[in-house]
Amino acid sequence: MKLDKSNFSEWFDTVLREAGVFDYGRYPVKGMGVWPPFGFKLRKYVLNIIREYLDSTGHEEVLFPVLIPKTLLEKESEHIRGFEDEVFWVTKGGREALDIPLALRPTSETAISYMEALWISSYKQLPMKLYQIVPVYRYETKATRPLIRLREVSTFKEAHTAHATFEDADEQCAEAIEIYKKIYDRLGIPYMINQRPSWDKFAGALYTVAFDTVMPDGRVLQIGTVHHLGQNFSIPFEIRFHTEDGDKDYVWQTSYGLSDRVIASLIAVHGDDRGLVLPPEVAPVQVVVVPIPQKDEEAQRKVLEEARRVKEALEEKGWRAVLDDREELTPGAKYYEWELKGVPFRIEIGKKEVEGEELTVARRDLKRRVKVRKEELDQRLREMSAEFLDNIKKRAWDFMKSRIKRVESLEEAKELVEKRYVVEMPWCGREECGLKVDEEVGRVLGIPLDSESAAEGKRCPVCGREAKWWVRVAKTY
Ligand code: A5A
Ligand code: ZN
Repeated sequence: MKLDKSNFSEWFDTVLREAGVFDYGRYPVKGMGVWPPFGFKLRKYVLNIIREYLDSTGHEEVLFPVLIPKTLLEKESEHIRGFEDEVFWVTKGGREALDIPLALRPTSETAISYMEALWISSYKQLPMKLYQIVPVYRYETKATRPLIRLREVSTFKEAHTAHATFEDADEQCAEAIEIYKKIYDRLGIPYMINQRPSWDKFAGALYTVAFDTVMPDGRVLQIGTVHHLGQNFSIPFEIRFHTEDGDKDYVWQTSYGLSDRVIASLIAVHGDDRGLVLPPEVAPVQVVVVPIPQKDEEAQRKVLEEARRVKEALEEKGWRAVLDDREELTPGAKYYEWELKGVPFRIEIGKKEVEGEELTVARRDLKRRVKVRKEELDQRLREMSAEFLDNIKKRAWDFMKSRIKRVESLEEAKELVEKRYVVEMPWCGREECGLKVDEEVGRVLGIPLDSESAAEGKRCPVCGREAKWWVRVAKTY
């Protein structure tokens, strides 16, 4: 098997399967895949980070049913209009047709709003900040891709919050954005933060802020979204509460979501021609210890003994370590396999390591070996883990930044988007021009919230009027 990241699509599918991250395309339902043990562990460590930031900011985890009655799903008209072509329906129980068809949730605003109407009665209960990590189902009609566009989105984190005022919900969106930044930073995933144009916001939202990253082929992937829902759901669902000054009002809501795309982008942005490159914190195996075979029997015994000692010492300090003492494989074959799986550190134990005071550690991010004193191994691995993340994070950010270019004419915009760049171009802010750009240039990602967005003194290249904003445009997944 040869890996070549410059052919990203093939690289991605091959790495997922060969490294044991996600078995896709073989299970007999389109758009649905299997998490085998290695991938499941990676997913678990990523979810630990997501849970950590949500839990520590007052979010509480809940679990709602997967089925939503048609009548509930239809209550908010924009919402159902946005999702109706994507819903999987359960229409029979055994042989009987159901009275009311049940939807496999495409997302849970309606299910959660229904229960919030029963739960919430007073401002004292607000804000209410809930989240769940569950599979959701979307009958996607665009080409399905492993982890990127699934029909069973098996790792869907959806947060749903309720507030007393518009401003509180607005601030919650800001908090959600901060939380997502921290999550991506911990994983070294670079991101743009874009306020989606009105015609591309979430179905039922007042506004949508998206996190976008650039994949190795230059196409943009939306990796998370934050929505201010206003009272769009709370009015039809009648989520009313007593305000502090004795009035009654409907709550103000937000929702924000992440999916398997976090793991997809983690793999895509850091991987190389040898396979996965995983930040130590989420690597299912952090250190692999490989004994170098010895001709002399006594020497072989000592090497194995030392290898075992090192592995156990690492485990004692909390490292996820593996001793690869398989006799049927050469060290080279083992290196190849563990590199494919993105193991950050490899320790090779030979005669020198048995006799001396030093160990040899090979780093997956640098393709380089370093000497470490035995008694400093734990400490040095800790330091190198931090360096490792900084290193791959910087590489990924440098790449993304190199793919974003400012232009002022439609011709330049078209040319660069065709070459898979993200362009920033001036925009008058009118939908008419935005839709024209969407059609002729590429997908309008929206106004950047992570850099200067006012385009003073510039002209909208579509209509020639004075520009208000810089707007980002790209080819997307
Ligand atoms: N309830 C809100 C949070 C919601 O559903 N928002 S969303 O529709 O934008 O989805 C949240 C995130 O899930 C998206 O930003 C995208 O990163 C991811 N996502 C959406 N559809 C997906 C699919 N078919 N496969 C994988 N990820 C998907
Ligand atoms: Zn214009």
